[in-house]
Amino acid sequence: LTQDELKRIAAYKAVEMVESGMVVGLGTGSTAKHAVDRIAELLHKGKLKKIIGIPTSTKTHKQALSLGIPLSDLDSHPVLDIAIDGADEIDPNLNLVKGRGGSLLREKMVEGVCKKFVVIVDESKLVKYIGGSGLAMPVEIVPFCWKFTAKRLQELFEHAGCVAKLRTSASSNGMENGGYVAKLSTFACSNGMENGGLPFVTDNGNYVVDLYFTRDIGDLKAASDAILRLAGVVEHGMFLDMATTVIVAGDRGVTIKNK
Ligand code: DER
Repeated sequence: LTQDELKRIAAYKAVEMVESGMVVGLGTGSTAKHAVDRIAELLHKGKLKKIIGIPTSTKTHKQALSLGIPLSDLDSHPVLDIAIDGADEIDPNLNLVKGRGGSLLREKMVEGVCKKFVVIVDESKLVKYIGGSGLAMPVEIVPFCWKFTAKRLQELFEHAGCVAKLRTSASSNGMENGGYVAKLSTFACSNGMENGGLPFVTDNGNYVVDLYFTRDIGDLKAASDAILRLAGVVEHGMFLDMATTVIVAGDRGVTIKNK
């Protein structure tokens, strides 16, 4: 089975947990895309009725609109019945890294107020510890003096061998090694980019600094608190103690883990 087929299997399994009349958080990314497609399909077949979707990005908003899923927002629905979304990493305690698609703020706002948060992944997302994939752990920051903030983030995690890179539109999902490594010598609060390439800008008009680790971060709650204490930080991509159900699709079948 291809990775995308596994993603679809996990997504369809999660949609079985959606009941008529529910307010549903619609995730962002290639796995959540399948869940949004499936919800629309069941709505049009009459198998699901009166669903209200709360999108977690402009991208998902557009997809859901084009599929005819009725949409609303957190102002009208401050509590959701369920949210379904993908993840970039999942550790054994069901802590997540999310945000390599750049939607972490709206995802965390929506997925933080739902009764059930169902995470759908293919087995490649399972890691021993957060940051263990060696890929990006995204942090959404304000553009003002981004180098200053990137440097402070990098210094916070010196013990974990952290390198902070501003995400550019060229490396927009934090996966490539593109982006700008914050020059730790000189800092002028210009928002320009010395090495060319434009900063990736989130739906909320902010920048993303991707943190790369070569060692275990350690206490994740302490790490989360330390990141959020930095004044230039908006939110980070560690979703700690938020998932209630994780659906993992692998070549040997689907496993469902409940918190
Ligand atoms: O960027 C995000 O938060 C996405 O949900 C990400 O965590 C999963 O994206 P994928 O389903 O395309 O792998």
